[in-house]
Amino acid sequence: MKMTFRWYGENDCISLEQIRQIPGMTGVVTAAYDVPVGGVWKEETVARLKALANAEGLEMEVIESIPVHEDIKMGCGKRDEYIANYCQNIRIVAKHGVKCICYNFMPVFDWLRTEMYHKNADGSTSLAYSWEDFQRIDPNNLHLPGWDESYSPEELQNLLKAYRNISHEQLFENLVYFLKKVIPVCDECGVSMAIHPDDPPWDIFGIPRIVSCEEDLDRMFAAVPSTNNGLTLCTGSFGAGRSNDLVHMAAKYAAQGRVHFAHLRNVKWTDDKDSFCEVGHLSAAGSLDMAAIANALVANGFNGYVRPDHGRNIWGEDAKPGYGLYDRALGAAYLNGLFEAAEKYNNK
Ligand code: DNO
Repeated sequence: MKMTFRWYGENDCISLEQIRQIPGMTGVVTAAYDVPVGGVWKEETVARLKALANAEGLEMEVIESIPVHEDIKMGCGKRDEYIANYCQNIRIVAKHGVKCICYNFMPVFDWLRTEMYHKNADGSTSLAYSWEDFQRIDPNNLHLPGWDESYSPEELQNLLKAYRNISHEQLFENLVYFLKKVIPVCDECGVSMAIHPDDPPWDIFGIPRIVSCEEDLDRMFAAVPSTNNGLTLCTGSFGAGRSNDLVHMAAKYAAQGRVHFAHLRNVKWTDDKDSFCEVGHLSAAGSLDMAAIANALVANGFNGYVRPDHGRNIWGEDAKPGYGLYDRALGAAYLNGLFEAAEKYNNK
């Protein structure tokens, strides 16, 4: 595996110099943030990001994300134009050495939490999702943290309304339509698409989500069989869904050669409904068996990119929630240990 770290480009308060000092770090996971969703990326931006990373001895082989325009997800408007732009972006990043693109197909919202600074017993804070708090949210008056603030309240309402008429089946067809156009470009350029699962892995506000469980993945891979149609195994996202067996999923999709990227973090289920809290990466801190997941990946030939996902805010750090330096660096060190042991004992 190759250990990587998410870096939000030159505006990130965490520097490449700090990232390179984390043991075992081989590269950054980043994106161009200067073109609106759906547009064609500027090649000079991609080249600059790569040059900056390389100057610190870090690779830039993973992009997270090239976002998918809502017209593509809804199958309307200018979807063909946006897909053509997407293909163009694949070619541009491939030209600069990128091997893997992480993206998602979640309507309107990316990850969703009800609390950004949940206070833990040890004084650290982390992201959390409370089933009870979620019930109190009025979808017509949304002020939830963590969302793309680029929509006006009116645009958001219109989008939500439009999605209420889209079924799971239609959304799935729109995903397949997209993949049938982009995967051949990936095959040609030697790039993998790694879809990020729904976070949390269930429908919200009555709008469909279709990348939440094994069954969803199986039909997506069956529809477009190239192994460049692959997965970001995000343990925290899938792991919030209690019926997802992460060890089994890691083994199964690694054996199929579809796990190109792994976001590794732990979550703790905090009630008997859907509530969960993000915790430190260690297995003992939460509900997932991180050692068994790392072992399942390695034992099944996983050879992709890993990054420590969301950390807590610790040691007084006040970083972008989930994306501070300290706890993610601790997470990387811990994950390096798990992989070292798994690789050593599986290759005996
Ligand atoms: C959250 C991230 C996601 C991810 C996108 C991929 O912390 O893992 O926002 O980047 O879903 O498109």
